Amino acid sequence: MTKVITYGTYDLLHQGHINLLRRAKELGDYLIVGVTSDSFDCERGKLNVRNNVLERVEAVKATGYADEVIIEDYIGQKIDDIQKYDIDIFAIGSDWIGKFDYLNEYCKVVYLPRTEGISSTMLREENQNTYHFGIIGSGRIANRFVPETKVVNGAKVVSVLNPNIYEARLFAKTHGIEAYSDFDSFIEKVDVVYVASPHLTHYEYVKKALLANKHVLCEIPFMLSKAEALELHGLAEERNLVLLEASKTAYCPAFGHLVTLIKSGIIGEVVDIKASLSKMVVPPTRELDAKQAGGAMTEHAPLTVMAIIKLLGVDWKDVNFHTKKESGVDVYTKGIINYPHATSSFTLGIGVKTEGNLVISGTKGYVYVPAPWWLTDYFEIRYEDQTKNKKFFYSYDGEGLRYEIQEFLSMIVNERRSCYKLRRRESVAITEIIEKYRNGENVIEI
Ligand code: C2G
Repeated sequence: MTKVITYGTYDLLHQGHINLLRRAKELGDYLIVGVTSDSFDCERGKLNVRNNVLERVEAVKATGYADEVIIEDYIGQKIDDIQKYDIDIFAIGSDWIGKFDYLNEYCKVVYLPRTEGISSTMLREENQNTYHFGIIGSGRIANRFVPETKVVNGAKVVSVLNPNIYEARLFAKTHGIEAYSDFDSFIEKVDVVYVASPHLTHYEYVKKALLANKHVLCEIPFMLSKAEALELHGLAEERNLVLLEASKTAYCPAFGHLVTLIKSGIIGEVVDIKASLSKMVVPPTRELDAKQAGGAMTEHAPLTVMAIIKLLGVDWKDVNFHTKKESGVDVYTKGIINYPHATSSFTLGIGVKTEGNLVISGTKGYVYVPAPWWLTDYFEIRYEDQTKNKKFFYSYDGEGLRYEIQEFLSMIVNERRSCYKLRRRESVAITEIIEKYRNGENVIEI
């Protein structure tokens, strides 16, 4: 029996893919098709894939040519697969000519004619709605956001809103977009909204944007009270709109894989998490302004608590805080979140410096993510027996905002209203912890 293997993303499956699969099948008796996982595509720079891996696998199965479908998840897997499945022929489209000659050492490599005039890229562009982003706020993060949209297909920033028209114009000039100081004129011209305004204005802007039927990506801290977070997630659901918390770490490839590995038991049962994030700030700055809800908690809890909640869940038992305040603002806060079978802590500083790493301890081993863990591109799994230790490397491109932008657009295009990378209930739970601190519940000043 001649066994053939081929690989691809097979996004928006088209005639070119079907021809390729048919030709590959004709080369032998048994065809294995490797479909790239979403994270592998992200890893190799394909950020614009429209269908998720399950949809793509289903589409390949529906062609009837594949005898077996497998998932391709890492560089080098082709060599492993060829040996594992005892493959005779590796087939791939002629657009890859020469690129897979190194596989000749393991089996025969055949480049099949590529179908001209059709591609996933073309289909994406044809069906592509370009989503016109309006940005609310023109601060540091908004400045970093615009260049990141340029690497995500379908995203285009067209305008900025700031009640201070001079600031809006300055930002608009830098990025070649329109400036507005009036919400109604701004909202009319955009399809989707990115809220990157001062913390205390998030609720009002998100609500107004949802009421104007726009999908919203909202910066952290998402909301400052559980009731607000629940209300706005409810409003988005009622109106069939996407509302996503821009918790950038939650959407980046390495963090996603870290969560999956831990959930699959690689370090046993998780017993303790320690997450730290400290970034010193220099006055005058809004981070040190109590009137603008400044402080280490509002600045840094969204990402650190997110990591804890993603791994230990939303059903904590109790939460308490130790905090050092200056002029009404916490420059350092340590929080402890206890669960029935685990504990966790986070240390956050804007006026106190500490090591910003993430350590997840389990009954079989622990995960160490070095500082700055929130820009995760590398982590280690460590065991008592050091020979079993494993290091994992990923790409974390640019400012890392491209992953949340891609997720946001993918939710809109595929009509997903909930995102497994950050569930609505998780977003609400993060907000609740920030609210407890702000309300002074179980807070001890040091
Ligand atoms: N293809 C084709 N004709 C087209 C478009 C694609 O024959 N008009 C072929 C490609 O050459 C490839 C397969 O269809 O063999 C899947 O293409 P993609 O979905 O674009 O996947 P690709 O990025 O080429 O995956 O490990 C992944 C593989 O290395 C390549």
